Amino acid sequence: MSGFAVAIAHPNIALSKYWGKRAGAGNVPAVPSLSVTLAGLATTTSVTFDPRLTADALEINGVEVSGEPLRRAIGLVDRVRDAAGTRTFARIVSRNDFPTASGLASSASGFAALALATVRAAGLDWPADRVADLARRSSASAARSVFGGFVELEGEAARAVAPKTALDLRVLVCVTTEEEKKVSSTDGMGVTSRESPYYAAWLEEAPRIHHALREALLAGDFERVGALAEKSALAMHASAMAAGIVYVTGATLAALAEVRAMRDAGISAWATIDAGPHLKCLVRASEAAAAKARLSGVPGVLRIIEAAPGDGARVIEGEGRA
Ligand code: 2P0
Repeated sequence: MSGFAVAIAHPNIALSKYWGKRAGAGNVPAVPSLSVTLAGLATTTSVTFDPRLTADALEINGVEVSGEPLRRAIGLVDRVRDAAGTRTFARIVSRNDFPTASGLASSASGFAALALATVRAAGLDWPADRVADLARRSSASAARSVFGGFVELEGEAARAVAPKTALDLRVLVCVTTEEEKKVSSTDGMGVTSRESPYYAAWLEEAPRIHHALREALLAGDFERVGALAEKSALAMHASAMAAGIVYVTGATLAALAEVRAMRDAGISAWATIDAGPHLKCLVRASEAAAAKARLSGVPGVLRIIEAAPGDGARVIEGEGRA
């Protein structure tokens, strides 16, 4: 078999957070999450099935990659090979147009783009929910990047819940370090679920926050979405911290204090924090410039990336199986 396809996907930021996995195989989240897919930042991935290859190969940002990242990519390609009934090896070339240490998960856009490009290069015409299921097995948050706008991941299934126009939202990513994080999300969740005295409380609270946030989003209630997003992030970090997993730094907390000071000053700004020290500020488009100016003055904030809600993963080039 030979086949070729190129897909593009964007990172996403969870408003209600995924933290922890169900027991057993399949990488199924223990709690539902709801994210917004971001425009303006992208991973572009090409997959070529070539009978002349003697092994799978992976290039990321111009560098040939081996070890764990290659193993994870092969895991995904193997599932597609099984479905397509082929043993042909693939060459994967992937490029992010945003820095990997930007605080935006490159695994989400990376595995979403890889899943879609691999499926299409193999000549399979899978619907988006099946592509998302494939992506989730490699990295759960990647299932959400298959769809655009506001996206829910509940159990094994990801689905779009509202279009990108549902909220007039901007996300300001406050980059606080150029270093990669020391504890991966997968490891951080593992330690939290095994060792945190508050993990059980998180499992109870997260679905409540999620469902309330979903309702607020569908009602177009910006304030309530922001408040619940901040609550979700702080509850997630509280459960992780109780197990000794600390992703925030002084700069993260200084930015959080500034977000709260903005609210006191009448700007509708809310904070969310993922498995790293970069605070993300949620703000209305009309107040984004004012919020950006205030956050750039926070000690430890190196630069700010502004992003709006964007589209899901899509094929930009490809002929499928030949
Ligand atoms: C989220 N994060 O909902 C949460 C909040 C980080 C903090 O999804 O183990 O890289 O590969 O399924 O998807 C990051 O976790 O984890 C993540 P795996 P993933 O966005």
